[in-house]
Amino acid sequence: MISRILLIDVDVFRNEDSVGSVNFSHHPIGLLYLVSAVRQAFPAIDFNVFHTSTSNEPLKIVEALLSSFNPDLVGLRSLSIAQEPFKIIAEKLRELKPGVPLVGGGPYTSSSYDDVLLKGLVDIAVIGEGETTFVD
Ligand code: B12
Repeated sequence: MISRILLIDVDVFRNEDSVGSVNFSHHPIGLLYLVSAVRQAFPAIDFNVFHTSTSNEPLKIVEALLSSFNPDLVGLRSLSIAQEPFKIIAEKLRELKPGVPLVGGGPYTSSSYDDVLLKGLVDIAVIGEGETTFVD
């Protein structure tokens, strides 16, 4: 049974000098829509939402959340420009919580679902809007 879900919005890490600076980032509204949809169907499930651009050390925060919040399912969202940090975080989750299922969603997973699945970065790829599929 799933009782704690961690959702991570993965943006380009702050210390990376790349296109799509974190200065142009956003509130994690897509993930909050998922929280709202799941809560209607399963009100007892607890959520934690982390946006990597709120920290200079996102991997440390992920590590801390895995031990303090102890999720039994993790969802990852990113744009394609953040596919490298997406990979780094997915690999960290696999290393620290090998039994916890990973679900990918958002623009990167939606446009490159074959890539994220073949690389084994996630167990399930949700394409496009996630409210119905994620609840399922
Ligand atoms: C608002 C917006 C912005 C904002 C916010 C950016 C952001 N990171 O979201 C600003 C203006 C900052 C921006 C900038 C950029 N953007 Co922009 N932007 C959009 C826009 C118009 C809407 C995004 C949005 O908020 N949608 C509403 C929310 C509710 O939807 P959502 O987050 O996608 O979430 C839903 C699903 O994706 C899914 N889902 C999401 N996450 C997860 C996770 C799980 C586990 C599951 C199951 C499901 C799931 O369920 C959610 C609810 O239905 C989209 C186009 C579009 N129509 O989607 C382009 C879009 C996301 N942007 C795009 C691009 C390329 C950029 C830039 C790289 C442009 C540039 N060269 O600088 C930068 C990147 C900045 C950054 N660091 O993120 C592309 C991304 C393509 C890709 N494959 O990655 C898009 C898709 C436009 C396009 N068609 O090309 N953008």
